[in-house]
Amino acid sequence: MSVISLVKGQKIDLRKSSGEALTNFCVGVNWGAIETYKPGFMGIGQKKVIEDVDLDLSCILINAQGQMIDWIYSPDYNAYLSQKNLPLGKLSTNDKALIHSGDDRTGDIGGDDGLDNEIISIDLNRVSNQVDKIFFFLNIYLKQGQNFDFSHVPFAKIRMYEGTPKKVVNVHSSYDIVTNSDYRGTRALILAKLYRKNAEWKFDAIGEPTEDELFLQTIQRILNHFV
Ligand SMILES: [Ca+2]
Ligand SMILES: [Ca+2]
Repeated sequence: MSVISLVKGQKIDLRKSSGEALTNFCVGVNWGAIETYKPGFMGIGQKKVIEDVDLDLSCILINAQGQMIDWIYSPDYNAYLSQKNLPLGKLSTNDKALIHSGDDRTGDIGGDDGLDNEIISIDLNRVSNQVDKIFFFLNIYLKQGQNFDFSHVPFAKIRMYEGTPKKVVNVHSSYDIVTNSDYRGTRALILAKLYRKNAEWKFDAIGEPTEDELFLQTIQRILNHFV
């Protein structure tokens, strides 16, 4: 099957080349740490400086009434979330239909390793029948002292593929973030939605960049404008 290069707003069929429904697949993001060279001690030679890039892939699950009923986002924020009485982060949905591979906080060091750094595996047959839509989104988590956006990241790609987090069998579609000039100056991206229509699952690439600094803002934006 040829790989579909997604464009903003594109609707794609969740079908294999055989025509069968695609129900088990992964959404993965592959990205690199920022590597720069600075003058060495006393201006002699060059020193390689590696800056960690912590992207976070998350999703929220929405019912037919437009309410968020489940989610996947990093448990790293739980101290803050519990202080604010907000739902705590977790890496799988309650129905276990969507499972996150775990937080990657650095990105690839030494170039693209060809593997996705954060992956959500999806089994549509297991999704609770209360769920009507699933939104995927990506945020940059800046550590103290960091200040960069998608345009500074050497590469960042999203793809949808058949296989497991450890084995890519067939890439269905892919999406290149860094080369898209719309994403300059932005740190969050509403990626795509999966939704039910006529008892079938559909997939739309949204590709909407936002200036959100925290994933909670992105969730609010999805609930306000995309549900
Ligand atoms: Ca991360
Ligand atoms: Ca990688």
